[in-house]
Amino acid sequence: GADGWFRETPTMWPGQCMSLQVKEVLHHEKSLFQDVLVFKSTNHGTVLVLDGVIQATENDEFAYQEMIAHLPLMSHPNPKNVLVVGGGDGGVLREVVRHPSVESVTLCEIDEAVCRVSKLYLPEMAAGFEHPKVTVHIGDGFEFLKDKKELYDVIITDSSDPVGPAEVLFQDTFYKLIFEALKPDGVFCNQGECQWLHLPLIRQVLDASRLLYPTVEYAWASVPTYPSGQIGFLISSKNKRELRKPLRKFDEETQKALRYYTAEVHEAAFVLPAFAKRVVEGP
Ligand code: AAT
Repeated sequence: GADGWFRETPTMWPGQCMSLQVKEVLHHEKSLFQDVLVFKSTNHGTVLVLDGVIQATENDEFAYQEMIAHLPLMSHPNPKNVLVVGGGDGGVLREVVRHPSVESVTLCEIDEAVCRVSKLYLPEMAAGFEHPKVTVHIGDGFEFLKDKKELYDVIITDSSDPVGPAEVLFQDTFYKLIFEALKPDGVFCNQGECQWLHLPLIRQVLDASRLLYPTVEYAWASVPTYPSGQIGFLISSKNKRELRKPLRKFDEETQKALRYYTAEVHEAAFVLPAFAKRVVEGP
C-alpha cells in the first residue's frame, strides 16, 4: 500500500487481515496462475505472497514446513518415496530430505514462477531444490496424480487456500487420486487451514478423508503470519495405525537444526481445544 504496509486480501478470513511493514518490494508479477509478490519486510525477513495471501515469511516459515513434513514422515515406519504437491518455495523439500530413509522426493508445483522467485529471493527455503534426491515437475497436482498408482509412501499437499489454482486440491476426487497413488501403508498429510476460521471446511475434508482412510487425525501449529496465527494438518493413513506418536528420533545433529519440531511437539500437536475437538471428533 501507499503507506508502506502490505495488507493481506481477506477472502477466506472476512473482517480481518494481516499487515506487514514493507522495506522494499523485490519482485512483483502476474504469472500464468496468480499474482506473485516478494518483498523485504522490516521485521519478518523476506515474504512470499500469492494472490494477496502470505505463503511464507523467512522468520516463521520453519514452523509450518517442519510440521507438515515431519508429522507424516515420523509416523510412517520407513518412508522412501515422497511426493510434495505445491510447496514451490522448496521449504518442505528441505525438511523431507532430512530423513535418511527417504530415497526420492518429487515436487509437483503448478507455477514455475514460485520456484523461480524463491530461488532468487528465498535461498534458505529454496535450498531444498539442490538436493540430489529431489525431482521437480511443473504442473497441476490433480493432472499429475491421474496415472500414479501405489507409488508413494508419503504424500504431502503443501497447498495454497482453495480459492484460485489450489481449488482442485480440496475436492473429493483429488483425495481419491491421492489415496490411489499411495502405497498400501502410505500416509497423507494435507494443509489443514485454521481451526479458528475454517472448522466447517476442516470437517468437510475430514469427512471425505474418513470415507477413504481408517485413521484420520488433525494436528496444528502456531505460525504467527498465517491467518489467526495457526494452521492445521490433516494426517491420514491407509492402514490403521498410531499417528500421534513419532516412530523414530532424528539424530542429535539434525534435531539441533530444527526450530519447531520435536517428539514432544509432535504429540502435543494433536491435542485440540474443546471447540475444535468437538467438531473434529464429533459425530
Ligand atoms: N510452503 C509455502 C506454503 C504454501 S505454498 C502453496 C503452493 O501450492 C504455491 O506455490 C502454489 O503455486 C501451489 N499450488 C496451488 N495450486 C496448485 C495445484 N493445483 N497443483 C500444484 N501446486 C499448486 C501454502 C501456504 C498456505 C497458506 C494458508 N493460508
